[in-house]
Amino acid sequence: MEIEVLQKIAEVIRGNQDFICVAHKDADADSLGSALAFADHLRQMGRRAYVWAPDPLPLNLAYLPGYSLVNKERAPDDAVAIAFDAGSPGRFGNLRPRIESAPVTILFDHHASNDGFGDLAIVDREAAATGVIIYDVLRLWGARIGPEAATNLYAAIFTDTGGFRHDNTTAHVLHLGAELADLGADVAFVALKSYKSRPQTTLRLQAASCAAARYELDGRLTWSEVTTEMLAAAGAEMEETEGIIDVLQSLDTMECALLFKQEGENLTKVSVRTRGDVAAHSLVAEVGGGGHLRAAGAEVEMSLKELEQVILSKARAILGESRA
Ligand SMILES: [Mn+2]
Repeated sequence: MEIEVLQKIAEVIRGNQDFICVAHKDADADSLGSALAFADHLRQMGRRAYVWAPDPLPLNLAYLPGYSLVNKERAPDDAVAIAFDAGSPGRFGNLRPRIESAPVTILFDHHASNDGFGDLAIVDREAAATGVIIYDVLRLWGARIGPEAATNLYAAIFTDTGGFRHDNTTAHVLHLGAELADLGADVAFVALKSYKSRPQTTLRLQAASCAAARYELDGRLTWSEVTTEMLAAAGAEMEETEGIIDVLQSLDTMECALLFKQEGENLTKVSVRTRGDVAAHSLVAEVGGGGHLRAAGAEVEMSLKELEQVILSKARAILGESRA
């Protein structure tokens, strides 16, 4: 960790009263949990902290302590912006102008694709989650971490490691999980809310999308889509697509799993998961996406079929080469 940058961040906190803690678009538990835990610290330091997330605010994170105040409070225009868990300002959707117009922008992030935005940035590409960075920072500062902040940080780390299953699940990460449990994190509650609380519409949508999956190159490439018709048939919302990519990537032969989501006529999202030689973020770099070695994504102004063609031809080429 860059200690000098961290000292400057501490100075900014000492010298200001109002802070907006901002999660990325389609917030996940790492982004929002980190923002909530950091805001808790700021309030303990006697500062005013407002937690914001771009629209639409995911309902499945309503279990995170402090969620009920997210996006509920206005902040002064000169509030310092602290952004969590994103590699570029474009990830902040409707809140991007607010971040860019703040007198100072602080960033905490762990994305491989980080493009260096933010006036003061702590970026650790090796960290399993932004929650790991926040926990490290708070401990370094000797901050008091109560049960609610511990639950938020545990949720961040637990979900960004896929429930302690992804490659980034190191001994260090498991130790942090135990420490946060000691601090009062409700680990069973986080697991229940993360992986065992889906409505029927989500299961119907998942079944339809998985049934439509295609398998190529001896199953090394698997991909599927979520169309507006599939959403309507399942009675589901687009935010219920979370989890489908996890089923696709559970395939034994998988080296690259792709899920295309039809957001509109001319707006499509893609999620990428990889094993082996394929770098997930490299597959979406050309279309303006980003992410990590094993997980990446992009939101692109293209039709579903157009984006499928672009990404699939790239995936087929990479997988074809890596076999040779
Ligand atoms: Mn993250």
